[in-house]
Amino acid sequence: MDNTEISDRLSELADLLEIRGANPFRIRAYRNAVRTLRGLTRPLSAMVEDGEDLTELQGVGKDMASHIRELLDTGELELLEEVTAEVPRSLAQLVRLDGVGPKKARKLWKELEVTTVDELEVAIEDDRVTALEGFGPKSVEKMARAIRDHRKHQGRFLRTRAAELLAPLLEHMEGVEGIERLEVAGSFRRRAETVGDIDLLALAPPDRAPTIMEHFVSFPDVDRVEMSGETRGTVRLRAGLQVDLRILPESSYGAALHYFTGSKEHNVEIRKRARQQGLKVSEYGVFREEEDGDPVAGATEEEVFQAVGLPWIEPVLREDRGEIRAADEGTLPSLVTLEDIRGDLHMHTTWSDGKDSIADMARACRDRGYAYMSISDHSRAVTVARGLTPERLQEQWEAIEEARSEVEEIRILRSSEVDILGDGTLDFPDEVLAELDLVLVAVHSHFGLDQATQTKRILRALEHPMVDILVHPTGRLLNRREPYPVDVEALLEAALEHDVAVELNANPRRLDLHDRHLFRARELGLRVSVATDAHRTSQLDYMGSGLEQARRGWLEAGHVVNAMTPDAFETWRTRRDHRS
Ligand code: DGT
Ligand code: CA
Ligand code: CA
Repeated sequence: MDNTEISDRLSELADLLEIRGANPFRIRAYRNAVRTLRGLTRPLSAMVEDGEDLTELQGVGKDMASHIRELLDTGELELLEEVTAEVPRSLAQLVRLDGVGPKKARKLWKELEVTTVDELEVAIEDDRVTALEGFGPKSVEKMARAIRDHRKHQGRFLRTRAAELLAPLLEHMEGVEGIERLEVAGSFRRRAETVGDIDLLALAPPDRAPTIMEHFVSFPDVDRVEMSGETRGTVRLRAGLQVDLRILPESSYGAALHYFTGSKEHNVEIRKRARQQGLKVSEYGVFREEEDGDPVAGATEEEVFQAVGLPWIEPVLREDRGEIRAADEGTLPSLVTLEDIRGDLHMHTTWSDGKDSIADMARACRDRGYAYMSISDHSRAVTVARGLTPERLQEQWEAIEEARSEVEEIRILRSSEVDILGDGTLDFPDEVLAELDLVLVAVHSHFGLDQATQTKRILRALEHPMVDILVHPTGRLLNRREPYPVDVEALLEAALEHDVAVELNANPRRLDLHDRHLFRARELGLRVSVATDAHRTSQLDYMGSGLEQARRGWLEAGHVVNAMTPDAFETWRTRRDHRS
C-alpha cells in the first residue's frame, strides 16, 4: 500500500467514525494524522522497514501508528471492517460531495435511508431532502450541483440528456455551408438508453471539409478539442459528452452510416453474411472480395443492405438479436409507434406526489389524442410519496367523478400504484382493490432482499387475482441504481401464468423493463403496458422514449396493452370475474 491508499483508508475511517457519532477529539486526531501522511515525501513502507518510529510524525499517535502498520502488513484494517458492519461504507463517498458533511450524511442515512450518491440524487429529485431539518433549499441545490459534477466525467449519458446537449450543436452545424446530410449514428441512432459518445456523420464535398471541421471545433460549448484532422474530429463538450465528427464523400456515406450505426455485433454478422456471398463490407462500401475495384454499393444504407440481399433494417433492431435472419426471411417486426398508442396507464396527481390535478392530467392526455387513461397514485405504505389511505382513495374517486364530467372526451380509470409489501402482500385489502378499475403493483422498499426472497415476494403479488400490471418491474434507475436482485425470467413467466401485464416504464431515467426483457416478454406472449409514470402533465411526453425502448425490444402494437382500441382494452381489463 502506498501513502495515498493508506491516508485514503484512514480518512474513510474518520468519516465513518464521525457518521457513527464518535468523539470529536478522536476524529480530529485521525484528520491530523491524515494531513501529515498526505504531506510525506517518503513512503511509509520504507520508513517502517528502516525501523523508524512513526509516532514521531506530527499528529501520529500509538493507535494511528498501529493502524498504519496493520495496513502495510495485511492491506486491511480491522477497525474499518468493524465500523462498516454498522455504517454503510458508501456513506464515506457521500460525504465527499460538496455540501454533505458527516452530520448531514448521518441524517440522510438515518431519516431517509440514503446511503449512496445515487440515492441522494433520487431523494433530492423527490423533494424529500428539503423536508429534513437543517437542509435548506440553498444547501440542497449545492448538493445537487456536487452530484452533477461528480457525474460529469464518469460513464455514460442518458440518451435523452445527450439529445439535449446535441441539439444546439446540430443547429450550430447548420451555419456552415456545404453539408448535404448530417446524421447521428452510433448507439444514439439505435436509440440505446444510454450513450458513450456521439458519432456524427456529415456528407460534404471533400474541398469543404476543412471549413466544416473548423466550424465544428469552434462550437461555443466545446470544452476541449481532442483531435482535429482533415475529415475526422473529436471534441468534448463542457457537460463531458464526447462528439466525433466524420466528413464523408457521397460514394461511401451510406456504408459509413451503416458501419458507425453499429452495433458492432450487428456489423460482424453482416460482414459474415457478405463474405458468404463473396463480398466485403467496410465503412467505405461493399466490394467484391476478389477484385479491388469500385464498390458495388456505398452511397446509401439501403444499397448496402440490398447488396447483401436484405431489406433495410431499422437501427433500433441492429443489436444482433436475430434481425438479420428476420430480414432474410421477411419477418421483421412492424414496430409499435406513437400513433398506435391509445392511452397512458400510469400517472400521479397532487393526490400523492404528482404536481398536477386529475383534470389537468386528463386534459393533457386528451390533447395527446388518448381515449383512456388511468390515475394511479401511490398507496399508503409509500409515505414519502404521500400514498393514499383507503379513505383518501375513496375521496379521490369523488374527485375522479368530477374530472370525468369536466373532461368528457377521455375515459378516466380509477387505479392505484399499490405497494407490494415486504412479504409480497398488497397494501390495500381486497375490498378496496375490487373497487379499482385497474390495479398496478410495484416494489418501493426492501430493495436489499436477496434474489430468491425478492423474487418470491413479487411472485406472491403476481398471484393475487386482482392484479393487472406489474410496474417498473426491476426498480432500476439508469446510471444511478441497479435493479434489485430479482429473477426476471421467473417474473415474466409468472406474469404470463397469472395473466398479468408488465410495464415498460417510459421515464427515461427508468426504462424499466430493459429491452432484452421486453424481447423476452414478446417471445413469451406477454402483454406490455408502455406507461409514463408522469408526475406532471409535461412528463406525459415520456411516452416517446418508452416507445423507442419498446421498439428496441421488438414490440409491435399487438403486444402493447395501451395500443388496444378502447373496446379491446375494456375486454382485456374486465377479463377477470370480479370486474364488470
Ligand atoms: P457507445 O458510443 O458506447 O454508446 O456505443 P456505439 O455503438 O455508438 O459505439 P462506438 O461509438 O464505439 O462506435 C460506433 C459504431 O462504430 C459501433 O456501433 C459500430 C462501429 N464500430 C466501432 N468499432 C468497431 C469495431 O471494432 N468493429 C465493428 N465491426 N464495428 C465497430
Ligand atoms: Ca457512440
Ligand atoms: Ca464513437
